Amino acid sequence: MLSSEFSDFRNLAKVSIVGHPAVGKTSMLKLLSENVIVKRYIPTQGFDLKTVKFNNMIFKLWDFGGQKSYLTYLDDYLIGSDIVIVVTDSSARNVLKSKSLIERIKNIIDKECPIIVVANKQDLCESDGRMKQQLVEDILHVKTIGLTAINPLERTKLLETINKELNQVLFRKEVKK
Ligand SMILES: Nc1nc2c(ncn2[C@@H]2O[C@H](COP(=O)(O)OP(=O)(O)OP(=O)(O)O)[C@@H](O)[C@H]2O)c(=O)[nH]1
Ligand SMILES: [Mg+2]
Repeated sequence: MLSSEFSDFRNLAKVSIVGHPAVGKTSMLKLLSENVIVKRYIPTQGFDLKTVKFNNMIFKLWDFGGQKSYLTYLDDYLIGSDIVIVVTDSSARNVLKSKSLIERIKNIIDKECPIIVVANKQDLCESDGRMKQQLVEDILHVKTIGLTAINPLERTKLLETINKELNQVLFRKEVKK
């Protein structure tokens, strides 16, 4: 049973996390939901779902497996999303692949549903030539947050950003009523 504080469905949001394989979607999910760091890569089969309470909100976090066979079902997965988070590993190749994924997502979701990009693996910018957050944003033309999903110190910042975006979505929905 949910407490009365959370019984209002307006506070419940579907957060869809998508992206190509091994970019760090499940790492981000575990960071947000359990504050656990993922070291080993175990490809997600289908999807994983976790619930996180933060401030006034309940986030339903859907982590969709990035392998081709799962991305085929993107249209079905994304139905009813309040926000879509596209994760990239910030390598040049993956950022370009994410660009076409974003174009596809735009054709699936409602106009009111924002897309934000997470430029993950920012810890590898110096050592491995990954793109910094600003460069990823300049290429993709979508609001982009830099992240290192294996750093527990980044959890709160990420939760706050998602919370802020969702409050704007819910506010716009209320205004339209
Ligand atoms: N260096 C570094 N490694 C990371 C980071 N985030 C995730 N990883 C590593 O990247 C690998 C893949 O992470 P996952 O989170 O399982 O990838 P995924 O996007 O869920 O992959 P699929 O389930 O196949 O779609 C793991 O070995 C993680 O430890 C990061 O910010 N920096
Ligand atoms: Mg995964």
